[in-house]
Amino acid sequence: MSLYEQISLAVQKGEIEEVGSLSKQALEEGNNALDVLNSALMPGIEIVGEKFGRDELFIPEVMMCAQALQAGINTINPFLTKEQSSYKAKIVIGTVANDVHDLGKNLVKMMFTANGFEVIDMGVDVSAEKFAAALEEHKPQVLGLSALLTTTMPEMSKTIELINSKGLHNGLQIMVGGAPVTEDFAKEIGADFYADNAIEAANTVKGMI
Ligand code: B12
Repeated sequence: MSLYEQISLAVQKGEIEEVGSLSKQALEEGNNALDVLNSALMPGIEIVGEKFGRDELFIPEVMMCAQALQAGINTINPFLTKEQSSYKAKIVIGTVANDVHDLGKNLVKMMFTANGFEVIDMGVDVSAEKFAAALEEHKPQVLGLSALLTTTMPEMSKTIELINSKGLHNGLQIMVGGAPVTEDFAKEIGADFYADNAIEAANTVKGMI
């Protein structure tokens, strides 16, 4: 089995330490950090998702897999090429209300930080009111909203409606993402941008600054 296959399998088995040490080994062997992410870690969690959807895995096991993925992400983080802070932008990011998925949001945050942006992470299960208060307090140029459940996607719409009603959308770009979110949905709810993944998210913000 190749090293990447071993990493993917270790994510699927929720072997936290193994994922960390194998990811480190992959980097030491000269593999690119983003390649380890996209070709080893992400395929692992994709398979976990499929098995979860078929009731072959249950929440406690998926939690272990998520922690294993996070261990891999933490390992590769210092190896991502850090750009000088030539881009000046403050970004508030969080996962919407009733949604506790944060791995994707954390990855987006990591790519923003790697590109020199200042990021204020609101965490998970963030209500529309809390997002609005954070905008008033931090006055960022960009707001990133994450949702992983079809049932929490409407929270994005609710958050944007509140932001609009408080007049906070002026000079603010709202970006949405997460596995069930689409470009059409983003347009429909009045978001300014949609990005499919963390790299695209960072490139989109670079483009808008
Ligand atoms: C790990 C996981 C969990 C973990 C979360 C742990 C954590 N700390 O995040 C736990 C076990 C807690 C969990 C719980 C639940 N989960 Co869950 N989970 C997953 C799983 C397997 C992986 C998600 C993940 O982390 N992917 C890896 C990350 C890196 O990818 P990502 O999040 O998509 O992010 C990328 C992009 O979407 C994008 N992106 C993400 N956010 C943002 C934000 C912005 C601004 C931008 C621009 C881009 C962007 O960039 C990211 C990186 O490139 C998925 C299946 C899947 N394959 O998606 C199911 C999945 C999302 N869960 C699902 C469900 C049903 C649940 C539960 C309701 C189960 C239950 N019965 O209780 C609960 C809900 C809890 C809650 N209230 O939130 C369903 C959702 C179905 C649906 N369509 O609504 C899925 C699809 C599984 C399935 N096949 O059925 N889950």
